[in-house]
Amino acid sequence: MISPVDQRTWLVSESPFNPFKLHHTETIFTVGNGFMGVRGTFEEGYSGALATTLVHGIFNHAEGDLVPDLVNLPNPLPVQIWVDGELFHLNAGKVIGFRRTLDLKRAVLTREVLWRTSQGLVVKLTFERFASLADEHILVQRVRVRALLGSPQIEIRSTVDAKVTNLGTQHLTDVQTSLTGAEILVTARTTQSGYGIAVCAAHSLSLETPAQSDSEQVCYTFALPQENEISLTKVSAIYTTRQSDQPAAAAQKAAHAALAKGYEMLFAAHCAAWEQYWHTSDVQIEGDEVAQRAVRFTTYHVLIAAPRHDERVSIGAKTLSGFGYKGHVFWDTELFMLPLLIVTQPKLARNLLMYRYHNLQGARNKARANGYEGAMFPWESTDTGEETTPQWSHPQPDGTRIRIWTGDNEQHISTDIAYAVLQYWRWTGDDEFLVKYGAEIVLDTAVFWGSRAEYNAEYDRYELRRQIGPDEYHENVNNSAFTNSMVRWHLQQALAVRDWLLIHHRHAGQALLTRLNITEERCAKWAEIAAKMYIPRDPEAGVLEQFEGFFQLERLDLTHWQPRVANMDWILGHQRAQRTMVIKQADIVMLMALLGDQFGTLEERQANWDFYYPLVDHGSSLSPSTHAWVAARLGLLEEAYKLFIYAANIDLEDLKGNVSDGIHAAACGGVWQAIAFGFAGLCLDERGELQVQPNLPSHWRSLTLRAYHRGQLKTIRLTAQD
Ligand code: IFM
Repeated sequence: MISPVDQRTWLVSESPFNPFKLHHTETIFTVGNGFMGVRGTFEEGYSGALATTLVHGIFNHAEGDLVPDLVNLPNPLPVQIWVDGELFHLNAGKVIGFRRTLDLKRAVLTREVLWRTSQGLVVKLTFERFASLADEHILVQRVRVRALLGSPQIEIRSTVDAKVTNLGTQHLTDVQTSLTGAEILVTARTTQSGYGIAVCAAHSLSLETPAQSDSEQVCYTFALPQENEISLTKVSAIYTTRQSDQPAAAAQKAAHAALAKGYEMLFAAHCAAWEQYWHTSDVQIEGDEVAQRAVRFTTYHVLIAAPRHDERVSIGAKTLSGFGYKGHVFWDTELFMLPLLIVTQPKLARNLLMYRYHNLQGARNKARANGYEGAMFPWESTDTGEETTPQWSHPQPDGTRIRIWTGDNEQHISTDIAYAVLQYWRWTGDDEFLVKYGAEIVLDTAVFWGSRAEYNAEYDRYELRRQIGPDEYHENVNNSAFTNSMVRWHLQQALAVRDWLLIHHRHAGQALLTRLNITEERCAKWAEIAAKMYIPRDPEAGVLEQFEGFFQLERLDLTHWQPRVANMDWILGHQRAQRTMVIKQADIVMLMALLGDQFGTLEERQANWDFYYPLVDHGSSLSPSTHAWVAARLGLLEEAYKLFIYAANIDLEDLKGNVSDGIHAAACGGVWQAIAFGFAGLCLDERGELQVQPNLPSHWRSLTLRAYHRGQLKTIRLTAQD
């Protein structure tokens, strides 16, 4: 039995069914296990539903499309039920009761429906599903039918739907469905990338009734006496040629082996695996059940998206829960999702960093193509590591296309990745990772910046022109204070890493420096660039200028537009927004979050907050949690809590109105950062020792979290008195 407190803080429910929120609930009820993500669509289907099954790494560039998509795989979910000849559907007969619940602790989605047929028969239908964390290739479903009134004839039909697309784009070819007994096997190939895909569904019914299969469906027909219940277990295995040369055989073998274990055993293994993850990743808040449930929800979504066994894939901005941003990977992963994993699941964090290591060649190709040296990571990345940001938007209503500049000029991502590598290293003390992989990322991206920085002889300073900082409303600006400051920091760190390598791992370090052509002259140049990097600022007020010329832009009072859901960029128009001081997301405030005390004195941080906070419209979901973190550090607890709870509810309450595209994964990771780095003040001091400086919201009685520090798991419990 689940306790009332657990019910309120571990369960996310929908009752009754709200068809107007169909796509919202599909996204938030996604189940996954770091390999696959399956949206919360109904087994029986629903008009307009976006049935989506995504697996990390399976990208395909369809003809005529601008960039690759993460491919929607054949849908393993469909199960249809006829009750005395009437097909169960939420729009047919009478739905007397409906409750759908995502149990975050056990990562299982359950739906209970009381349904009356037009003939007056009543059945209780219970649908359960989970993506096994014990065996990542396996999706388990159970469908139970109980006759409550009458003794109907029941027919169940199960299939794997191969007629799937990505919102109309066809990525699959050579699609074949074959049935053998109670097994359905669908195989396919992606049209351009050539990945082989196999989905195999195996079934077992709790009655001794033989399956009667037709060309696409496994069918069972039987009489169900009143008060009796039957259950169908459907186990689907997904394999691709990324895991096996023979994905069909692998999927068949896995599906049957799992089915043989039975639902209860599969579920027990799944729950045991989840228990281990929650043991370290769960944050406990006493005194605020709303925040408690929300942070479990956001943590769940990061955990179900994080790859466990494949270090050549990473988490897209919308996880595996929707088609938004085509599954592409952004800085969202390294600066928003990764910290939660570095501190609570370091192995998963390492995996994600390895994705960048394996894709260094793509980053080197991008640098070369742009006339630079070293490694310049793509703003949007897929399976190849090449830049995959579209250069143009889809046609607007007037037929024109808008140029998208982020792939060209949002270059800070190279430093964000280096920052993440060093954070991982500082928290874990994983020297082996740094020596073998991380240092190469930090150093070769520094080589890129060394070749990218421009010397301005007139002022004897280094500059970075045509940049896009985190605030994407202002494109192609000169001397973004965020970018220039982070690059200065990056070059200093690269020099420190070089020294560390030469002291502690001389042989391997020297070999790496030689391979990357990091000479004494190059290092001297890095030191000079760092020393002379231009960071625009108002010398009197101590406020950084977001970029050169920002202080001359028109200042708008955003309170005039309250209440508001739409972005100011949309309200003002993109061109006009560029001429104003309206900021999309934390930019200087992001810098304050990343650099902490190194940003400046408390007075300087407060002055920058006071200047920039009123200018931000939080047009990006990445923004509120970062502001919450910084506000908490500044002791602005009321504001911090308001921003935090907004960030925590972005997806649960669809506050941005676009959850249909998928989970805002960066916001999810950001919520953990706001708690851990903001309210708890968890940090490492200059010696790398763990510190806490709590600033808890006044109504929180206590906050408990766990953190790995250099391989040791620590439990940190803070109370209102701390
Ligand atoms: O990476 C973000 C960016 O900072 C703001 N626009 C959306 C991207 C993907 O989430």
